[in-house]
Amino acid sequence: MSCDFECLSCDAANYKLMEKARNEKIETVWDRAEAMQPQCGFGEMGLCCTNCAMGPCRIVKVSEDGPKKGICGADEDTIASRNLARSIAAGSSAHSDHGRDIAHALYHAAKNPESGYKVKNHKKLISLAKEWGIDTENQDIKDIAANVAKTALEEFGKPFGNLRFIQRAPEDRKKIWNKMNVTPRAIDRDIVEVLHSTHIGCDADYRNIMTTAIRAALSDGWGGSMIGTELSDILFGVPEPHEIEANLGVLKEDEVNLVIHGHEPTLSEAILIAVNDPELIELAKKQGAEGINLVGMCCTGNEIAMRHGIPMAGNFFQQELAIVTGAVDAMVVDVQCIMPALSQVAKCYHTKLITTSPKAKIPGAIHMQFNEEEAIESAKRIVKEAVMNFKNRQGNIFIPQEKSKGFVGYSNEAIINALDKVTNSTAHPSGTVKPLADAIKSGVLRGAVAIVGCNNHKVLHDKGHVELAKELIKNDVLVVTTGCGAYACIKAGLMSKEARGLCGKGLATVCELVNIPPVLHMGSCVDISRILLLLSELAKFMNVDIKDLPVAGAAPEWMSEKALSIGTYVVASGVYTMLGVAPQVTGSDNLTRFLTNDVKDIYGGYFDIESDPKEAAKKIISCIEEKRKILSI
Ligand code: CUV
Ligand code: SF4
Repeated sequence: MSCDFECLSCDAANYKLMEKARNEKIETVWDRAEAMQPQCGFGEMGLCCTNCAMGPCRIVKVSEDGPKKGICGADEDTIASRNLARSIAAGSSAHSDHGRDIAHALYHAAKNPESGYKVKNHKKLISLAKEWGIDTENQDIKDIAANVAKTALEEFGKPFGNLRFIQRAPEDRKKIWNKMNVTPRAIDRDIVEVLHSTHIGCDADYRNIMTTAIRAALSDGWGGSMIGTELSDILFGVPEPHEIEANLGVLKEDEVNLVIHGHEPTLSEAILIAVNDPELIELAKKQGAEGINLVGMCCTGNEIAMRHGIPMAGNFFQQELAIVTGAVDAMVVDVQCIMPALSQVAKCYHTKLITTSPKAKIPGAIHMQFNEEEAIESAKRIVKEAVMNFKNRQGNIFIPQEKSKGFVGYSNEAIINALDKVTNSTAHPSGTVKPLADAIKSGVLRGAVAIVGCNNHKVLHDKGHVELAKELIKNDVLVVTTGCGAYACIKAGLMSKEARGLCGKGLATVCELVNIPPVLHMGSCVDISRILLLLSELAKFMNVDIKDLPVAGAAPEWMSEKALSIGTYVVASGVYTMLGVAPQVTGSDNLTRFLTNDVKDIYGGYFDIESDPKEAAKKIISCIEEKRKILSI
């Protein structure tokens, strides 16, 4: 590596492990990123097309010479927009398939006692059933749950009409969507339409391709992701604030360490039940361990942290380093953001990498199918595998000391509750966003920004998230966060109550009064649907559209197709969105202008690109202040 570890990550927990990896000749994501340089210029600009076997075709942009059209005649706008649209569709499908799995799990909880799942939040179940016109009078709770699950599953492929959750958006937003013909219909249909229309010889108009892509993205945010979040809350409980520990220091030398990594709470919730099974704990003790230490990684870690206070071990770029500690007895994974490299790293230690989903097998890993029909039983088999591996640990163990404390679990319900407590319900009907609206209107809070998304070697690990969050809270902007951004913030201490010391006066006062940290953990990436709903409620309460609110989104270190889908539905929902890494579209001037400019006049939201967190903060704050001026607040 050509530089010190400090220029690769701003998380000190990683340095000694990076060194250990180097000494033990373990290759990590940073090594592979370096070996990949220079990265392909055509791909970087979105100008390589492999949509048919006449290709691959690439458009030469950097010089006068070279082809300006693909063999079929597709130009840079067509090629770049088709590539982007397909990525958005893939991201939308990942989130939505997650939502579908949760709906299936809810159905099993209702109909199949073997599954071991139980519906936890009856109140939220009944309220959703009512919203969807499902009969709740004199009905058995299990039948209501089954009907809600079935209705949710029908959202994926219903032949007519539009998605039900669209009704939750402000009227003005729905009008814009209808006018632009992007109102989502059925989730699978909207995703399929992107694949069809980007097939060779179909849609060649970049604006129309983006219309189809925006509809598929909205199908994610206001469809698949929202179904995932709402049904997870019903099945596993609405998140509440918990104080937890985060970073690789949560691994324990004397206990069986089981890292759960991936996305779907259907698996992690079952694993959580299994690690508390007295027989398995006894078995762990027989192996010489003090107990079983379950810790989370990436979004599935967010899910069980916010519902159960399970420690968050690390984000996307720490998955290999967790294994490099030598102390992980099993890393259990389901879907998404699991580096295939893990099986190579695991091979160098005693760690068992266990894949569980038929959708994600990795050569070199052990596959132990997780069945929702008998969730707890299959989880127990997986945990047993981890427990039995404890005795195989080798001598080369190093667990970093670094870990931070912070509060996680700010669902909308929890945020509204926290505000209610201090503002007292005599002043306003309880359970509304009025206190939040008041704080924004009075200017004590200048606005709110969601910092979300992944890690990417193009940005110094965690720095994009942490520096941006610090700048914003210093300027009285409340930060909410999900995904790997949430890990970065909690590791940096920004979710502790002490972080108030880093805030401007207004935000510090609010945090003091309401007893919240200045950076609120709202969950996993699918939980960005919570943010959509909060914005929607806020807009309705203030009698404006989402686009008028002094809020913004930021994805400083994004990398996944899911993040592209998120960014697109957030922009199409009216929110200014700052990206720290440029999407692969810059080869098309028209598409780039469309995303960073033209969409503003249509949807109110638009993309901006800035990799320097301080500069990004400046731009975000000036956007927030501009909105305040228009609202005369
Ligand atoms: Ni879904 S999508 S790296 S885990 S946030 Fe983390 Fe979050 Fe990006 Fe993946
Ligand atoms: Fe080339 Fe057109 Fe085929 Fe793409 S679709 S590979 S541009 S011929």
